[in-house]
Amino acid sequence: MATRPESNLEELQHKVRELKEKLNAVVVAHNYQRPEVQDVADFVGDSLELARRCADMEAETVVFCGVRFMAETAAILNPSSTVLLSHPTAGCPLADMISITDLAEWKAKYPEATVVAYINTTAAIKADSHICCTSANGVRVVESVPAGEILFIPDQHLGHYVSTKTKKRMILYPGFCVTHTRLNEEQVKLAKQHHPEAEVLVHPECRAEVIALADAALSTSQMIRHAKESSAKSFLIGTEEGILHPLRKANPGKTFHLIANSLICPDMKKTGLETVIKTMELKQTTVTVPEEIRAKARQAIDRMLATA
Ligand code: CIZ
Repeated sequence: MATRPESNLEELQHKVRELKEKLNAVVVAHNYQRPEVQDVADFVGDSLELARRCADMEAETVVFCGVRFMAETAAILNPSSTVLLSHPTAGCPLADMISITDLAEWKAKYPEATVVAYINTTAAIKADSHICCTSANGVRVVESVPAGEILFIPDQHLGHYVSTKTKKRMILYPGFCVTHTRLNEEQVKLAKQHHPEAEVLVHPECRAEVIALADAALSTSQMIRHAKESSAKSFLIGTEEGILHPLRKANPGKTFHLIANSLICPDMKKTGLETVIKTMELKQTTVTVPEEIRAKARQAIDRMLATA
């Protein structure tokens, strides 16, 4: 990825700050965003942390630097603010792997099962699910469901990881994150050979054989907390490369190596400072959720929040 000259970055960041003031806007950025975007944001975090922040905000406008399902979650939790997505086509292939028709078919096949939807789903899918979960709370959410049988959508790898930690019978929908599933066992073994002293942290969206080689499978927010608390000085990281920035910022004395250079989400990288500026100048792309869907999706999110 081409790096910009510092001065140009500073000018663009200054412009973002001016626009924030002019629009009474708050800028939030996901842990996978480019460093220069994270640095200009008011809050940086995972999708749930950001959605929670958005729910409490009184800003007229929230500029969400991330992908569509995240901005939708913010709009579900804070219907009184205008939510702008930082790039019109920043989507999530995993979220798009399950349609309302697919879900209806799976529900018909497993009528006794309770649907647990990963936060990486569209608002319409959330509205048609019983409860949401994130990669940080999947086990707790599944355990909280009274029914014995769970239909877990849409990420099969996160679902499998959760199933190893619970006695519940879990039916896994076959979706996957294109970026995380690129990581394979060979790459982890090679990285471990190069950095034998490093602690290996991977995301639970990775394949089971990759997770088996790691010291821990953690969400992005858990990785940041874990790296701070760990006595290790060096870490091998198996998630989207944007996470390196908050990890390094929070742990100046420690080193972080990405396990493979392919861990880049093209959708997350669509947002740059120019697109943030354009988003604010043109007040696009507004993300709205029809009220009927919003109210039902909110119930699924609130059930998850009640398990905390
Ligand atoms: O929940 C999120 O924000 C995602 C997609 C990953 C993570 O672990 O933070």
